[in-house]
Amino acid sequence: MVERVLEAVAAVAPEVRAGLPGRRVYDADENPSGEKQLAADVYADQLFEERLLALNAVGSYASEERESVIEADEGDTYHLAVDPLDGSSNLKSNNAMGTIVAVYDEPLPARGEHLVASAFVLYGPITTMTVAHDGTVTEYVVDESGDRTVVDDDVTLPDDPVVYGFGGRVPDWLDDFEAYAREIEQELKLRYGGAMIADVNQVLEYGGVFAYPALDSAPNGKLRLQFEGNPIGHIVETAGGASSDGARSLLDVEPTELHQRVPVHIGNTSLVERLEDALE
Ligand code: AHM
Ligand code: MG
Repeated sequence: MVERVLEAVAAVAPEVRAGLPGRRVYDADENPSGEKQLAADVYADQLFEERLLALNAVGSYASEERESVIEADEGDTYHLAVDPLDGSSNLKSNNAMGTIVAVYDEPLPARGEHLVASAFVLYGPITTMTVAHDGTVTEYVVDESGDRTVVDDDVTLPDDPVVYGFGGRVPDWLDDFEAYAREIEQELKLRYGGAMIADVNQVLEYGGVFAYPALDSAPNGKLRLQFEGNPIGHIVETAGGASSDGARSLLDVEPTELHQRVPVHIGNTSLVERLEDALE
């Protein structure tokens, strides 16, 4: 049944992509996290809401762009948390962006263990979709009609890590995180693009570590647990890597509210363990 949800996400992806030119301007509104919204954020959110809520099995739809959960008239199997355009500030400069869809079997906010499937679409030179479900991660290419072709039926982090990308301004990092970063930059190659999906996808492809850590000015970082931390943690852990809020797997973080933020660190297990040791 979850396949219907994934199919619908793939079907909407080319429409989102086709709607981006002309929607690179800021809207008057802010999202519930107080960030400026682009016309493209609002457009993608409306498309996903309409298509996903229409599915029989979907009981509710929550999005980074809306204050509260929207309930379906019927259906209560799946509860979706969607980041319609992750990294949308990259639209102005025409860099990569993504969509994240977390499929939970509990009403939100829910713990990571309630994820039935997690998926992201990457709007890069090619539109791809990466899905964690039933213990494996699959990567697809999505064509203009929303049909998917498998390109990797067992996405696994490579053993020898190559890249790292850390968000937030360096003077805003906590001292322990900075000390860890100084070690990592001696070992790996910097690749940071400002869209989590694109940065995480490089880690899946080349191995390494991505973080949007706790900051002096924002103790829980920037990324959101229900929409970003949980599904990305699920995908990376299913691909053989690890995730952490600094002390525990992202999937074990207690949810308290829909838009709660969480420090995010994901990547090869050895690198995430070192991070946890550094922050202890
Ligand atoms: P968004 O979902 O509102 O686009 O915000 C999340 C994005 C992430 O994709 C990315 O990791 C982070 O914000 C980048 O932030 P910064 O521009 O501060 O580096
Ligand atoms: Mg996002």
